[in-house]
Amino acid sequence: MRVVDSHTAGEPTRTIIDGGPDLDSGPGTGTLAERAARFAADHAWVRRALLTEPRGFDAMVGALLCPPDDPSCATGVVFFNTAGNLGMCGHGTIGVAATLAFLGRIAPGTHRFETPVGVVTVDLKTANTAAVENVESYRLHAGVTVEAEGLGAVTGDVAWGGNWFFLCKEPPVTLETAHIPALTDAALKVQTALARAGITGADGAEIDHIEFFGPPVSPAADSRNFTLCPGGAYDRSPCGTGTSAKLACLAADGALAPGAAWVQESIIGSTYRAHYRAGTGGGIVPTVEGQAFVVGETVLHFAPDDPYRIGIGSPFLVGDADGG
Ligand code: PYC
Repeated sequence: MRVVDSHTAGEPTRTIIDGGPDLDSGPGTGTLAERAARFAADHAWVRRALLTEPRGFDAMVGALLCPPDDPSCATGVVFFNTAGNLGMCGHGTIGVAATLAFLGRIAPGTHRFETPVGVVTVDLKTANTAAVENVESYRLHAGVTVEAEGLGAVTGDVAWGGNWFFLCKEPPVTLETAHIPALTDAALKVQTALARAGITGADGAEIDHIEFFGPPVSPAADSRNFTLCPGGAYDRSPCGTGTSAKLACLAADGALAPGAAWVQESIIGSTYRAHYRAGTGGGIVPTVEGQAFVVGETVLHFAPDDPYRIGIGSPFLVGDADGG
């Protein structure tokens, strides 16, 4: 399998260029959302083999390029991490844009990418800088309080930014890299508390991203965040879909006007610049701009007799129907 690796504001994306599973022909071919569901159900070994050790690590996000349903789109893309598919992925979209530019497949200008949760528009400004107009984002619930083990009452908003987020204005400890283990532990406890309390996104969707916000370190930023992603890794970037969810909450609170700039800083100090316009469904349409750089081109090998060919800790056994 041939992959190109990039990072966006520190967060890695591994884009499959050749040799990925073919979701686009044969029985069951359907919409991109249907094909993404089939990728999760029938090709879980690909996710494990690409993203877990020894080839990857837990923060990696994969991108499988697919033919789009909508012919106006430059590509379809299914994002996934070690735990499963992501609906949208902001850093991943910027990473895929930089990767396609690196490969000479797109040039600076405007391109539409189709994701399982909707079409996003990518304004590729340079080979490494892209502004992504995301899917319509909205706050579902404001000021939800849960009792989290060891933390007590934790209050946050439930919002959609292409994935489901619980956004807490008060971090359990200060947002600095030395506190990443404590922030990870706290976010997992909040996620458990949400599940125990039956608090979900729309239609019972699991809230699988937890964000803590606090004051920025850089005077040029408006806020710093820590985002825990499904699978338990933290986002090195300010999280594109999480920044979208944050803008939806700010807009709902009347705390940020349409078109006004918001600079979101990540736990490692990287930044996205964002703004929004009003959506047509009662939410907002956020635009998130950041930088991505290609860091490698790799051909991955899967030797039949390698006991770890589908990743260390994989639930699949070599030789299983789903084991590659
Ligand atoms: O940038 O949207 C994002 C994202 C989601 C998970 C990791 N990054």
